[in-house]
Amino acid sequence: MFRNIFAISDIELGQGDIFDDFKDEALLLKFLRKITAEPGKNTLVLNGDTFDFMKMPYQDKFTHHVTEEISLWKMQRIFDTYPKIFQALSDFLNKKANKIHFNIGNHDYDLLWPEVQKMLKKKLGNPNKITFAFTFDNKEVHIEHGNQVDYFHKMDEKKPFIKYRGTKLLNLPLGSVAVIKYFIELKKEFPYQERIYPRHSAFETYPEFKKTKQRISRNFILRGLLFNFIVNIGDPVSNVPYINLIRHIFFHGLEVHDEQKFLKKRFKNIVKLYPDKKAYIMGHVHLTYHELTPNKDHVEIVTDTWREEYRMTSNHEELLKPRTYAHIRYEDDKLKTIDLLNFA
Ligand SMILES: [Mn+2]
Repeated sequence: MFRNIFAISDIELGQGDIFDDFKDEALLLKFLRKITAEPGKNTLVLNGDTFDFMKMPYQDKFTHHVTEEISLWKMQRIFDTYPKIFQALSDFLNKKANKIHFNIGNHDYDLLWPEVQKMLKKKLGNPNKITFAFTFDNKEVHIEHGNQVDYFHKMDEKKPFIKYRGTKLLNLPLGSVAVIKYFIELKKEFPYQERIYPRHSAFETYPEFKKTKQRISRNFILRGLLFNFIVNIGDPVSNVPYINLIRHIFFHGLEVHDEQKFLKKRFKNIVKLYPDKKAYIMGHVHLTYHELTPNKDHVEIVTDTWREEYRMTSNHEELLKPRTYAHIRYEDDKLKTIDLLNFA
C-alpha cells in the first residue's frame, strides 16, 4: 500500500488584479492532476499563504480591520478568479482516500474564521477530508508555514480575534499591519520589481524601487513604530509589542531581508517544539533549502513560492524561479523517501 504526502506553499491566489502575484494557473493545474493520478492514500498539505487575503483590497480599499464578512467576500473573489484550481482540488479530494490539509500562513489568517472554513469546505466538497491548523504532524513529519517562528508575522494563537468597538476582528500581527497600512504602496507602484529576489539585487537594478522602499520604511518606523502609540490611539490591531520588538532587535538586529540567516535558528526552534521527526518542512521565505543535519537525524526543507517570482543572477539576468514541492513517500506504512523536487 502506497501513501504520499505532498506539500507546496506560498501559492498566494488573489483576485487577478495587480496585487495578485499568482500567474501560472496551467502549471498548478498540471501539478494537481499529477498528484490526483498518483495511486495510494495521498495527502496534500497546502503549507500556508495558499491565498493572498493580505494583499487583496476589499472593495478597492485596504484595511487592517478584517471582519469575517470581509474575509468571506475575499474568499468568494478568489473562487471566482480561479474556478479551475478549486475544481482540481475538488477532483483530488474525490479520490477515496485523499485528504487536503491547510496550514495557515500570514497571508491567509482569514482562514481562521469558522465561516470561511465552512465556505471553502463547501466549495471543495468532502468536508470531512479537509482540515485547517497552524501545523501538520504525523510521527515522522512536521510541516508548518514558518510564520509562527517569524517574529514580525507571528499570530497570537491563543488570541486570534479581538473585539474593537463591538466588532470582532482578526488580531493581525505587526507584519500584516505594516504591509496593509504602509508597504502595500510599494507593491502598487512596483508590482513587478517586488517579485524579484534577492531584494538587494532588485534595489541595485531599480533605484526608484529602492528609494520608494526607503521612504515607506522611514514612514513606517516613524508612524508605525516610534509614534504608533500617538498615531493609532486606541486601535488594538495596530498595537506594537514594544518589549518584544526591542528584544528582537537586540538579538537579531534590524536585518529583515536576509531570510537565509534566520532559517537555521527557526528550524532549531521548531525541532525543540516538535522533537524526533525525520523531516521538518517550511515555506514562507520564498527560497529553496534542503539540508541534512550534521548528525543525519533529520532533514530540513523549505519549499519555494508558486507565485510568479524572479531570481536575479549576478549578471542582472532575471530568471523565473522554479516551482518546488516536498514529497514524502510511504510503502506499507514505512517511510521510504523525503524529497524536495522541482515541478515543470
Ligand atoms: Mn508567508
